This record gives sequence, C-alpha cells and structure tokens, in this order.
Amino acid sequence: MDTLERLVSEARAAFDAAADAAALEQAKARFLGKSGLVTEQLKALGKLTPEEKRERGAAVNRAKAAIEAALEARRDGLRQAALAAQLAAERLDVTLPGRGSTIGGLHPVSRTMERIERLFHSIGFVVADGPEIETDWHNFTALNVPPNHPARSMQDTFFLEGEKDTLLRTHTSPVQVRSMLAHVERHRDADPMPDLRIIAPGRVYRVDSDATHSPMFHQVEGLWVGEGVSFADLKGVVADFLRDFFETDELKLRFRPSFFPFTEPSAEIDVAFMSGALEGRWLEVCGCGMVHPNVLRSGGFDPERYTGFAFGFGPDRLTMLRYGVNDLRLFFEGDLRFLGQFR
Ligand code: 2U9
Repeated sequence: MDTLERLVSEARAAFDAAADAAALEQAKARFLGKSGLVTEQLKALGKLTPEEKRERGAAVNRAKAAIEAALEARRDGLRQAALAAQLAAERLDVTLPGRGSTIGGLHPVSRTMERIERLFHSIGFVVADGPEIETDWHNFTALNVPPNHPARSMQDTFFLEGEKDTLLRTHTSPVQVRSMLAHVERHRDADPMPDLRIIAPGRVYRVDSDATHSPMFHQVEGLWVGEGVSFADLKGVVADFLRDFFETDELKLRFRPSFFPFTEPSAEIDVAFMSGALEGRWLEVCGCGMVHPNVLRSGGFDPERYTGFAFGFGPDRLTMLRYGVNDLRLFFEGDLRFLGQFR
C-alpha cells in the first residue's frame, strides 16, 4: 500500500470510529484541515518537477476525493442513526384510545341551589347573602333565641377560638335579619314600605356528623315581609315551589304544626310522591311559619303594621330526594365517579 492508499484507509477508519458529529468534525480536521494530512500532501507537490507534479497531483486529488466521499458517507450514516434513535424514542401508538377531555360540571347541590334561586326569582324574590362568620346577635338574639336556649350551647355551634361573640352561622337566617335592617333603612321615608322578598342560599355550620348530617351543609331560606302578608300566601308560595321543584303535580303536601323560636305559628311541610321509588312515604322537606313579632322588631319593622312569613329548605336533602342519593356525605367527598353522574 502506498502513502496515499494508507491515508485513505486511515481516514475511513477514523471517520467510522467517530461516534457523533463533533468527533467526525475533529477527524475531518485531521485529514482535510488547513494543516491536515491531505493538505500536507498537496503542499509537498511544490517540490516536484512539472512531470511528477501532474501525476502525483492527480493521485493526491483522487485520494482527497475518496476521503471527502468517506466523510460525506459517515455524516449521512450518523444523521440516519440520530433520526432512527429519535423516532424510536418518540414512538407513539396511534391506535391507542384518546385521552379525551373531561369537562367539569356543576355540583349537584349547586344545581339544586340555582334551581331554587331561579324558581323564586320568577315570582319576585331577590337573592341575598351575608357573612358566614357571624355575631351572636345576628345568629341568635335577633331571631328570638333566648340567651339560655340549648341551640346556643357549645354542642351545636362552632365558636371562633377565644371569642364568645363570634361564630360560624348555624343557619342563613342572619342574612334575613341584615336584609330587613337594610331594607327599613333604605325605605325610611316610604309609607307604606315596599314588600321585602328575599331568599338566602348558602353554607351553614353545626357540630354534627353522620350519614345524614355534615358539619357544613346548605340552606335556602326565604322571607316575605309586607302589609297583609298571611299564612295563606305562605301556603301558596311554598306549594307552588315544591311542585315546580319536583316537576310534578302528583305531589301531596301536609302542613304539620311545629315550633321554631323565630316563627309563630310554625309548621313543617311533608311531601308524598304519588309514583316512583318513594311513592306514598311522607318526607319532611321544609320548615316555615309567620315571622315572630320579636324578630320583625329586631329587623326594624313595626309588627303591629307589617307581617311576614319565612321558610327554610335543606338543598342537600332536596338533592338527595330529587336524584335518589342515600348518603349525604357523598356530596362532600369530591369523588368524581359520584359527581360525574349529575351532568
Ligand atoms: C327570619 C325570620 C324567620 C326561617 C325558617 C325554618 C323554618 C326551617 C330548616 C330547613 C332545613 C332548617 O336546614 S334545615 O334543617 N329551616 O325549618 N327556617 S322558618 O325563618 C326565619 C328566618 C329569618 C328573619
């Protein structure tokens, strides 16, 4: 083998040994660079006679072309290998089922609350809200719950640490108290005052937890105060609401006398469905009554002139009845397998 043949085969071996593009460029410099081995051969031509130069020059150029071809071939090889490696790494199985997109939905209790709000809005009730951290006065005293009433005891009420007067509201009734006071203030100069018609949906808190009680639950309470508002109005409004809510006229209603400190007289309303899984069973769905004169007075109304009725629903319970859910806790565990069924 002469020098040039050896050079070509060394170059081929060096290029083949280069594991990546950077190593290949280094090898290239060794042969084809400014002071590379091929260049050295070309420079050496200067010392030859014109005759020798023609022959040797052609041989060196052939060797150079062979080395350049080997370099290009190796570049190609490395590019192919890199592409193959990338394809292998990024391989995806287009026959796999897609991940899909999960679109969220409203919580079933939120749906019930929105439904209740919509139905009452359609008969002129305005949605009112207020703080969940309340004062003892707004939550109890203004609602005719006397200072030693058992509902105030530590057993039922979450008090804020180190505070005797600040608590988590045990019902949404303080919203109605605040609304009455604001209404009377706003219409101080009106005679008579316009009617106050509100519903107060929201979260309430009690120290209680089992299959049918959660320490946080929801209420929607309603209030209508005006001149000449009667128990007959209460019956009409609540009966219409329940038929709309359960989407059936096949509903029997029963008003049972009851007691609440904030209403007098008071009643509980039971419903019985005339068909379906719960057919014929009486179920309690609502408490209500005529607003107690002491409560009207706390709200700034003259009980000699104005009367009102109030009612309260538990939307958690209404949701259980509407959808046939038997454990209240399912609503608050956040399990998507359960919640996804209500879209
Ligand atoms: C004011 C005056 C009166 C609201 C009322 C009820 C009866 C009642 C229950 C419903 C389901 C509680 O969550 S529940 O268990 N509520 O039975 N609520 S009368 O009476 C009021 C409220 C505010 C100013």
